[in-house]
Amino acid sequence: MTPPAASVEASLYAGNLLVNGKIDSYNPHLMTLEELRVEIEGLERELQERMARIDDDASLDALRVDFLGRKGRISGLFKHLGSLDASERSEAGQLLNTLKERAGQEIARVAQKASAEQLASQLDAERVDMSLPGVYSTFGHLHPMTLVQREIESIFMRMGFSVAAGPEIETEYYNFDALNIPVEHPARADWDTFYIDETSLLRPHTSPVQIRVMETTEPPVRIICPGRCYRRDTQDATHSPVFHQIELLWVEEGLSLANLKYVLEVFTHEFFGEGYEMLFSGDYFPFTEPSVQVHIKAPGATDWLEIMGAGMVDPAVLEGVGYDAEIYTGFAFGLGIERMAMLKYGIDDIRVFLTNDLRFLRQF
Ligand code: FA5
Repeated sequence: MTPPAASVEASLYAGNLLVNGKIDSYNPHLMTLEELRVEIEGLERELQERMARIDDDASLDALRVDFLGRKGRISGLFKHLGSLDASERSEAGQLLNTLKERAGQEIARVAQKASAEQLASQLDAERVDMSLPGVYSTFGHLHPMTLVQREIESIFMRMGFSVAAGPEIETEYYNFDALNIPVEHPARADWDTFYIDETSLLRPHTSPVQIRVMETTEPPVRIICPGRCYRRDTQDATHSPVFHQIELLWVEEGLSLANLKYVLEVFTHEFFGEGYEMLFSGDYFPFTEPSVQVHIKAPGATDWLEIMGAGMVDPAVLEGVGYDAEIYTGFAFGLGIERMAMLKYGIDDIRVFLTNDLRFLRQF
């Protein structure tokens, strides 16, 4: 609102300014050009002094606000222009603009210097000495057991077998009853192992997977099943309480022991190469009839190593899963994977597979 003329006069007399027709009470008194000049020189000196003492971002910022802020001291001086004669106003304006420009340049220069120094000290602190040796991290690789298991799987898959899986915690039914090992059968004691509760146990062999597959599949069946097994066996150079087997099952019309022998010969040849000998000896398993043990001897070795139990699937087992045993015959085996790896790589102690000694593992 435009004030009445009389009060404008009184206000101007009191040292205030009339800005855009309104009274601005910011200035305590009117300044002459001379006084303004003295003020500007004083501000310039102060600027130099304070610039010399700037030692951090905060003090530089405070200086910027004090001199160049919207309500800062240079802005304050600009307000006196209105009270000067028109003839003096342009000179005073120039002086003020020069002061403002110089203050801006000085502050920018110091700010730039500070950030350059900061960058330099950061670069210094984070300097990388390219001449130091690097930090090496080696690539891991598959465990020899996994390598051997995959190799065995691939040989049988090329022969037309597919890979099946079953649980490691197995029921007594699949582990014993369905495999023709009733409660009172002495063979049950051989495989009585770590029980989880009254009826479930850690499987001591992969044979229960045979039953699980046959229950859900019509013949012909041609599967292998790799997996971990558990037994109460005392640890020695060829026995471990935790070990791996690969189960094989082939059920079809017209299969005989000769087919089993042929499959094993092809497999042994593919897996070991030339020079390994294979020996069949009679054995007993409640779920195969006849049953055999298969032993392998490495070239130049004197000892045979038993690698698997095998045989023709007992007709009672086939009937148990609903197959007509008059039509179908089959054979199966359970192969110890550690024993295969030991033979192939000349390892004389099964315990090395579990001790995680890198000097051993890095050889594969
Ligand atoms: C069985 O486990 C039968 N289920 C195999 C079978 C399957 C027979 C199908 C007939 C038809 P056996 O207990 O012999 O059989 O074990 C088979 C192989 O597992 C052994 O030849 C051996 O290579 C391996 N094996 C057994 N116990 C251990 C152990 N404690 N540590 C390392 N390997 C073992």
